[in-house]
Order: sequence, then C-alpha cells, then structure tokens
Amino acid sequence: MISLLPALHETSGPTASREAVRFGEHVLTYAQLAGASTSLAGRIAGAGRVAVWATSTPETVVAVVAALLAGVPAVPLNPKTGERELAHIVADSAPSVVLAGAADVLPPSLGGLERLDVDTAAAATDPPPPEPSPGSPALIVYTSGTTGPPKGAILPRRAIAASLDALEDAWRWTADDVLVHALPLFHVHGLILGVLGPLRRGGSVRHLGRFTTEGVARELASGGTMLFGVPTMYHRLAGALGDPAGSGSLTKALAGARLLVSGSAALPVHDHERIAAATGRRVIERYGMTETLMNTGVRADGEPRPGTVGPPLSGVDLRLVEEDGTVLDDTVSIGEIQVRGPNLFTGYLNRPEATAGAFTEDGWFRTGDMATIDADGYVRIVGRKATDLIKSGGYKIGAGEIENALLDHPGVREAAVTGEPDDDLGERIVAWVVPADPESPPGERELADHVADLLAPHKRPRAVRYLDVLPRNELGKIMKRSLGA
Ligand code: MCA
Ligand code: AMP
Repeated sequence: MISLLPALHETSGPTASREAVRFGEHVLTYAQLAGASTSLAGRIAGAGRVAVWATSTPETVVAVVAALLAGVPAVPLNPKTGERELAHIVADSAPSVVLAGAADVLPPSLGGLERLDVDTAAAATDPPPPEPSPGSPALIVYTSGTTGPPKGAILPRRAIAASLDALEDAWRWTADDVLVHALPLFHVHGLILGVLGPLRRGGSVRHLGRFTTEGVARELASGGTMLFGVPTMYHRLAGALGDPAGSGSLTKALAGARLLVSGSAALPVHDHERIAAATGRRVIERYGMTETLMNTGVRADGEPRPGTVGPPLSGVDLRLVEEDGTVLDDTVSIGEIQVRGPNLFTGYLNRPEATAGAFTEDGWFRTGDMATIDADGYVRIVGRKATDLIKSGGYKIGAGEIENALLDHPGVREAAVTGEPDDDLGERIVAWVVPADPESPPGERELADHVADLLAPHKRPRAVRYLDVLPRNELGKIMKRSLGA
C-alpha cells in the first residue's frame, strides 16, 4: 500500500538527514521526526481516537504524525478553545487520550482524559505499523455551521493524499520547497496543507509560531520558497510594504519567493494589487473547505487573475447549480458550487442527518459557496448561500453559536449576530443585543470576554450594538438584513 508520508520511511540517505520542520530554533530532521512519531505511535496503537493539543509547536507535528502512523484518528484541538466548545468537542469525539507538550497546562474539561506527553527527542525501537487503508479516517476537524455547535468532519487518508497530490501537480511542489507560514495547526489550512503538505513531498516547513511581517521577511529571505497565508496576513503584508521604514527587506523577500498562496477567504483585489505593485509578484489563490480539502487553485504556471480562485484541481469535478437543481453551463450565471472527488470527507461524526443533507442525491457535495465560471474554467466566488456564516481572519464562524453564547449572559435578553466588512479581518463579528436591563447593559468587553471564554477568542464580537427590540417579520424571525440598514 502506498504510504501517506513516504519520506518518513527512509531511514537512511539524504532525506533522513533533511530538515522536516522548524519552529524557531527547534528543528526536526526526517530521521528525528520518524523516530519520535514512530515511538509515540507505538504508545497510542489501538486507541479509538486521540486528541491533540494543537499548539504551534513541533510536539503537535509529532503527535499528528504519530496518530497517522498508528492509524488512529486524531482530533486537533485549538488550545484557546473556551470551556463549552471544548466540552462539546471532547464529548462528541470521545478521544481516549490527549497528546500534549510536557509543559502544556490543560484545562479542567480535559481532566477526565488520559494524557500522554509528546517527546520530540524519542527514538523508535520498533518499526512503524503497516500502512492503514486509504479509506480509514485520519483526522477529525471541527468546523462551524450556521446553527449549533461545530461538527467534526471525518477526513480519510485518501482525501489528504489526493488533495496534496493535486497541489503538487498545480504548484510543481517538490522536496526542494521550503514552506513558510504562521497558520494555526488545528485547521485544514495550517495542518494539512501547511504541515502534511511539505512532509508528503519530503520538503520542509518553517512555522513562525505567530504571524509577523518581520518573521515572513526573515524566513523567505533565508531559504523559504513558498508562503501560505489567509487574506488578513496578506493585508498586513501589503500594509507593511507601504511603510517606508523597513519595507525594503520585505519587498525583496516576497519578490524572491517561488509562490505566494492565499486561501481560506477571498483576497481583496486591492491587497492583491498593492503586493503586485510593490514586489512585482502576484499572489495566487486556491479555494477549499474543511469538508472538501482543496477544490480549485491557480497553477504555478497559470495566470493569477485577481478575484478568481483558478480552475478545478486535478481529480476534482466541479459544477454550478441553480436553486432548482439546474446545472449551469454559461459564464455569467451565478450558481452554488458543488464538488465531487477523492478529496472529500466521508461525513460528519455522529451527524448522519447533517451528512446526508450536505450531499445531493447523486453524490455531489453542496459547498454553499456561490460563483461564476469564466470561459477558461477559472472559478470566481461571489458570495455564500448562508448569511449566517461569517469568515473572520480566515476562520469560519456560525452566527448561531455566538447568539447562543450571548443569550447565556444574564444581561442579554435577545441577540443577533452578523458579519460586517472589515479591511483587516475580511468580516468582523457584530453582536446586536437587547439588554435585559436597558438601564445597565453589559459592556462590550464583558460580552466579548464571555464569548471568548465559552467558545474561542476568534469568535468574540468585535462590536456590540444595543437595541430596544430586534427587527422581526410576522413569523417572529429576526430580519438580519435590516440590521445596520
Ligand atoms: C483579544 N484576545 C483575546 C480577547 N481579546 N483573548 C481572549 N479574550 C478576549 N476577549 C487575544 C487573542 O486571543 C490573540 O491572542 C490576540 O488577542 C489578538 O487577537 P486577534 O486580534 O483576534 O487576532 P489576530 O492576531 O488579529 O489574528 C489574525 C490572524 C488569525 C493571525 C490572521 O485570525 C489567524 O491565525 N487566522 C487563520 C485562520 C485559519 O487558519 N483559517 C483556516 C481555516 P494571541 O495573539 O496570543 O493569539 S481552514 C479553511 O478555511 C479552508 C480549508 C481553507 O480554504 O483554508
Ligand atoms: P472552512 O469551513 O473553515 O473550511 O472554510 C471554507 C470556506 O472558506 C469556503 O466554503 C469558502 O467560503 C471560503 N474560502 C476558502 N478559500 C477561499 C478563497 N480562496 N476565496 C474565497 N473564499 C474561500
């Protein structure tokens, strides 16, 4: 059976001594990563599922690779997740053990789980177990919907291999590439593309720990060949390029990279143009989703047309469909993107109805994204079907989960959440609140902290607007489109 991470099985030769991952000063070669993860794989073999406390560290890489080697599905956890969301994810995914760094302090909601500390210096005593089958689950990644708590998307090994190989084809991604990024390691972008991508190619990744424009400049100037980021990061890079103090090294670093890739949300044309004007380099976009991994992408030798996410990747079938099910075949009509291919998830954990609802009767996955397709096959995303999904900083956030959290605050009688355009974040979360006591409404900061503590800091409202009543239609449904009008 073909291996998901073949470079890890080369115990000698040039690959074994090559740098696999670098987090600041902490480097693991392929031999070291293979040793530490094979050793850990032996300790978790046979577990039903493992949770990974997914800090931006080599420990997370070793933990995830160990789970992949052992054939045990891994559930990456955002270490900033608040108590309610964490309790939901742990109850839903029922891991038998949590993998963490020795120095990590875990919250009480993980107290009932066995904990294993990851040792990045461990050496393997036994060979890795046989490769699991391609259809077996590799990762369970939690993703928000319009209502209710996040759902766990089950990603089989086949989907990861297919999507990464399609990107290899599109971007001529090789073992010589050194990927630079600062994306979190509990989502598809940072973990699957940003870590498993380089590892599948036998190349390397340098993680910045946290995003700074200086860090990007430093790593690209010292050997980095590719940069992955969300539009907020490119917006900040574009801003830094316009800053006369110190923009020279950043300009040179970006100009020297082989590929600058943006994804997870739309890259505004303005930021695209600012970067092109300053560096002579064009950022290319690719379009994906937790449930589908990558669907389209501008090729390395393709035309980076701002406002488009490129043609479908190899192996991906993509079509646009109207509300009544009519499949579109022109270049002007807007329809929902539906996809099929080996890159897809197999379902939502414990949610058969949600899984069934996500697919058409003939097996196409409904993305909920609205688009047109240019004559040469380039896809242009123009919006989303659901107004209750917000993309902020590249994170997908459901309005419903925030509304429920706000309603749990004693000072809130009614709440509605919307996304508003934001230069930096793409969209910012706005909470519309009817206070229980209009004389002393809860403060903005208090409500933001309340949501951050229950769910996650990136789900906190960035603005709170107080109302006497929420606008509702005759059926009592909140008319979100009239909020802010
Ligand atoms: C502020 N902070 C708080 C609070 N207020 N913490 C707790 N309670 C509060 N009330 C803290 C934050 O935790 C953070 O801490 C710091 O203040 C700054 O917060 P913030 O302004 O929210 O963050 P930022 O620095 O502006 O983040 C921007 C970012 C980030 C770096 C672009 O949004 C990001 O990493 N986005 C990537 C999302 C992503 O990977 N999406 C991919 C999904 P501290 O600084 O210590 O953290 S996968 C996907 O979409 C598909 C598959 C695809 O196509 O890729
Ligand atoms: P997530 O559920 O976090 O995986 O987010 C997936 C969603 O991000 C997609 O359904 C799109 O709405 C959005 N997305 C990802 N990449 C792009 C892109 N390049 N341009 C526009 N939207 C994107």
